[in-house]
Amino acid sequence: MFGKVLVANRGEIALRIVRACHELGVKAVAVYSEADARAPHVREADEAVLLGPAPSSESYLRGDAIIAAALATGAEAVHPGYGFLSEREWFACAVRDAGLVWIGPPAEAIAAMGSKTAARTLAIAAGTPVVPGTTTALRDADEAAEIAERFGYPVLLKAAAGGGGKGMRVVHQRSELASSLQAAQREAKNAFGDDAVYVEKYIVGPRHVEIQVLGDHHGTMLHLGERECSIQRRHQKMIEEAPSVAVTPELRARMGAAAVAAARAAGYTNAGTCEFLLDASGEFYFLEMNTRIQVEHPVTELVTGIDLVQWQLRIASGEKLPFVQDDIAPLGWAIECRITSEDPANGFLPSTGRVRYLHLPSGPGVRWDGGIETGSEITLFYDPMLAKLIVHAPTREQAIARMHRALLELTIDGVDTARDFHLRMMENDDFRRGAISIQWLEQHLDELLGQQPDRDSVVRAAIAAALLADRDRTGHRVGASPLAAAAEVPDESTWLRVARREALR
Ligand code: MV4
Repeated sequence: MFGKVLVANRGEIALRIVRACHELGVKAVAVYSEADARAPHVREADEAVLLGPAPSSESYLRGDAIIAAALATGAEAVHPGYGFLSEREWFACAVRDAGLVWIGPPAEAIAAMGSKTAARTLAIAAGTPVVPGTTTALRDADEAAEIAERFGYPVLLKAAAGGGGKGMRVVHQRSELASSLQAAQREAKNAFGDDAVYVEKYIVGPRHVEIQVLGDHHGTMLHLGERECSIQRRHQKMIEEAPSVAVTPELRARMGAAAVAAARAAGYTNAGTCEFLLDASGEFYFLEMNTRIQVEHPVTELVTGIDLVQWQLRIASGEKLPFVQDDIAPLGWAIECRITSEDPANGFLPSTGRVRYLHLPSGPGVRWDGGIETGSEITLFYDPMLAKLIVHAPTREQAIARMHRALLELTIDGVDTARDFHLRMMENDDFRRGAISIQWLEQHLDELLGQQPDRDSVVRAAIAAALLADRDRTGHRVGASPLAAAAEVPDESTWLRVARREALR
């Protein structure tokens, strides 16, 4: 095992990696921007190196400065986390060229999966099902039309260099093809510097199900089952779970084998994820491979009992995976809610400010992977994801109840967050039945957010809560309360919970 590892990231994932290092007896070196000088990931690490000013381009994206920091501190390996430089082939190469170990897949595998058309070609060769479509750039609208007739409308135009939904256009009929192709090419050129666009049959109303894979340097490649990630908005996932209500053990085995085959074809090692669309008839199609540890990795950790970040370090240091595929089967149910500093009631507008008060949930089956604490300043420099709340329980129903309970325990004061949105989701009938698809959230946002209390009710509830807190402090109990009723607040209101907690603190 390494003696010292540099963690090239910030926030919750940097802290997660520092924790894995410490559990393995490895020293962790943090890097940070001027805005993060007092961040938890810096404090919990054994050493820390300042990279530069707050903007990512001057700090967390400075590959040269990060490698210099690793060499200066005597780190032997670099863990990139997710985002930032984690999927940049040049950075993986530069780390290797500096004589350091890259804790991730080979740079060649990152490159192979970076191009969507190259990834499709690899998957097809490996026998992994892909969405019907082409693997080469379209010449013009006539060629696109010819292909679209073959698969039938609607079709989806996609950027070859893309991913994450940029440069995508749904086309419903021949007459829209030319203008959509132009628009997709322009968007692809702007986003990726490459205007190559190809065509796929458009799959209507599917789920997003992804398979975690883990491969060592001794020829073992395993899958760790699926994650259901359909609850997303504008390609930002909000809730993930493992397993998926739509995946039987038999389907899991087939999707897992397909993911392992694609990963092997790319010469993959370490942790990675194959994204699939799963349609209503149970057909699945490979979309792309994410060549990094993902935000939602904890749900897989909880149902498999396998610490993915620890295994990333172990694999990178040359260890052999001690499991076989038959050892791995999901136990119970895990759900993750992304706690973002966005205001769902306000079009998910990013919210900024100082965290003035933070009360974290705990108790049976609750895990908090966070990067904030009381006093943290939330700015617009970085991703709005502050933390992840993850629960594990024997059944899905119990996991939903547990998440609801944990969300009620959570108080974040000072910035708007997605916490209440998640409470409404845990109460939602469709979600509870598992009747969801990638379009579900965007189609139901209004109805979910329609339950917002108006401003006056909130003010009256706050006043009632303050009075109740005062009464509690002086020895009176808060029970079913006429005050709450007067303020139009249900007795199970969050205000009452907060008031009680404050009063009794
Ligand atoms: C699709 C699709 C439907 N049909 N491909 C979105 C980003 C990129 N990963 C691929 N994406 C999609 N590809 C075909 N042929 C629908 C999506 C898609 C999507 C996929 C996964 C998760 C969320 C999504 C949201 C909108 C569209």
